[in-house]
Amino acid sequence: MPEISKMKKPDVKVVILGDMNVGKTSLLHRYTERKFRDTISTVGGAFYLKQWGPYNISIWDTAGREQFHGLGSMYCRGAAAVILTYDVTSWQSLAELEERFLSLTDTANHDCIYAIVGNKADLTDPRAQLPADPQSPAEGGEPGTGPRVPSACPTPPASPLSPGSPPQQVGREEAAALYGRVLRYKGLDEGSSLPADRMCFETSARTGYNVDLLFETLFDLVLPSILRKRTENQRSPTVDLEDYCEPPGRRRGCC
Ligand SMILES: Nc1nc2c(ncn2[C@@H]2O[C@H](COP(=O)(O)OP(=O)(O)OP(=O)(O)O)[C@@H](O)[C@H]2O)c(=O)[nH]1
Ligand SMILES: [Mg+2]
Repeated sequence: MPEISKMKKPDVKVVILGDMNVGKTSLLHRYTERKFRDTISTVGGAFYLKQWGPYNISIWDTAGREQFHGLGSMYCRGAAAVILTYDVTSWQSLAELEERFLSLTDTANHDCIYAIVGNKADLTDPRAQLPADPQSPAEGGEPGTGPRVPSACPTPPASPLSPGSPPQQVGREEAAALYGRVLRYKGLDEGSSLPADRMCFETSARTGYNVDLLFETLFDLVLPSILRKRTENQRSPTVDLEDYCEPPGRRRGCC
C-alpha cells in the first residue's frame, strides 16, 4: 500500500539525549501515552513517530548508559532538534551533558535546534506537583486539554517542597549558561539564536508539567527544516520503486 508507506515516512528527526536515569523514556511516554509508568533502562534506542499536522516527526529516545555511548552520534545524524536532558536534583547529570553528550550532536543538521531540559521538577518545584484537584491535571490529560505552564529560565528557583525532598541542585541560570555554551560550541551567535528563556525547560514526566510545551515548541521550531527538506526532495526527485510499473512486454533479466 504505497499511500500508507508514504504517510509514515518521517519528515524530520528529534533526538532525546542525556545521562541514564534522568527520565528521557518517561518524558516520551508522558507525551505520547499521557502516562507516567515504570521504565526499564533503555537499551540502544527506540523511536516514536508523531503526526504533527500534515508532517511526521520521529522522536528518538536514546540510552544514557555509558556502554551505549557509541550509538549516540548515529542517532543524532540528521537531527533537526536535540533535547539535552538532565535531572534537576543532579548536578552531575547537567555536567555530563557537556562532557559526554554534546559532541554526539556533531552529526546533527547544521541548523539543529537545542533544548536544555531539567526533568523531575516535581521533586523540587511546587508548581510541577500534581494539583490537588484531579479534574485539572498539571498537563497530563488529553492532548491540548491541560493548562500550558510557561517555562522561563530566568525565574527564581523554587524552594524545596518539604524537608524530605531532594534539593534542587541545578538552577535555571546554570541551565541557561549551558545553553549559551552549547551555542558557542556550535559556532552560533547568541544574539541571532533562539534565546535561553525559550529553549530551557523544567519538566516533570511524573506530573506532565511542561511536557507538551517542550515537545510542541520544538515541533513548531523544526517546521522550517521540514519545508526545506521537502523542497530539496522535490528538486532532486527519486524513483519510488513501489510506484514503478513495468512496461507491458518488457522481459525481466539482464539479457
Ligand atoms: N520524580 C520523578 N521521577 C521521574 C521522572 N521522570 C523519570 N523518573 C524516574 O526516574 C527513573 C529513570 O527514568 P527513565 O525514564 O527510565 O530514565 P532514562 O533517562 O530513560 O534512563 P536510561 O534509559 O537508562 O538512559 C525512573 O525510576 C522514573 O520513574 C519525573 O519527572 N519525576
Ligand atoms: Mg530510557
